[in-house]
Amino acid sequence: METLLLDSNTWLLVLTGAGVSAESGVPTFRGMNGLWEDQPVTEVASPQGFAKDPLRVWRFYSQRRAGAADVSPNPGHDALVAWERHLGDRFLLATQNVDGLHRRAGSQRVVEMHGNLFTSRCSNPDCTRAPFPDTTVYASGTVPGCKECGALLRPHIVWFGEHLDPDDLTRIESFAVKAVRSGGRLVFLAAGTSGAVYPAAGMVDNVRAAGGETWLVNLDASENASSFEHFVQGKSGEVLPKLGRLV
Ligand code: BV8
Repeated sequence: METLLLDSNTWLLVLTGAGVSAESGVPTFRGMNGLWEDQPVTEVASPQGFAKDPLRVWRFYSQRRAGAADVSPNPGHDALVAWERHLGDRFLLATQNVDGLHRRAGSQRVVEMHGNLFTSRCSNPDCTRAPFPDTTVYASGTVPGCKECGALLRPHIVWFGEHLDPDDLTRIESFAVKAVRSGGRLVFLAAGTSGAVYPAAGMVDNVRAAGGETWLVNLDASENASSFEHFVQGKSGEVLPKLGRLV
């Protein structure tokens, strides 16, 4: 297997998807055929889905909270922690995963682009209550209400059709700009993602346009696999610990 040199000239931007958590037993979106309770996830995980049936949306997220609370990080998560410790501020991890496993593994330089399963917020945009940690697995048939204004609570997750936090996108973009400006070697590695959802799936194109090197680690060829210069096929928990050559 080819190896990825991680030296003092390398700036590494990593994007992870559900395939990295799959090694911990967390089902992927593809693995569920993109469905949940026979509904497309893109409908359940959307403002329209929440407006239409908040009970069903909370069943979806409560089930995933319960599932994610019982799993542990895997060697793929651990490898990314080791790379961060080696590269310092020349490392940034953008994750599409909402399960919190990267932080539990010890990753600190993490951008949770699609939010976090264990955070809730008030669904009323005019409410002053900030997003707050919430590990509660709400019993089926209950939808939690905001103590401040009485509106429904919602998971602090970026749903389909919702904008990502501009600060998150700026942090990712600034990292790549800083790498290029420093004259360093910009490397983008995507692991365990189907490359189907934007804007995350477009990151590879942005890095290539900036002259960066692109790597894909995935169980099978993702939708945007042809955009990557390097493709290492396999399980992230097996590939990542062997891929990085830290010098
Ligand atoms: C946006 C949180 C601007 C939810 C997620 C029409 C109307 C509105 C928007 C759109 C539209 N058409 C397109 C869009 C844009 C849309 C989009 O891209 N849609 C897709 C379906 C075409 N994007 C958005 O809506 C984004 N916002 O664009 O805002 C805007 C606003 C309004 C109008 C227009 C534009 C917001 C997207 C965020 C959605 N939220 N997650 C939750 O988790 O509940 S997305 C969710 O699915 C994930 O976070 C991830 O991003 C995505 C795909 O999941 P993956 O992580 O890739 O997992 P998947 O299962 O798909 O693949 C796993 C891969 O791993 C596979 O390739 C498999 O082979 C591999 N694998 C499996 N096991 C292993 C492995 N690899 C290695 N090892 C293993 N062991």
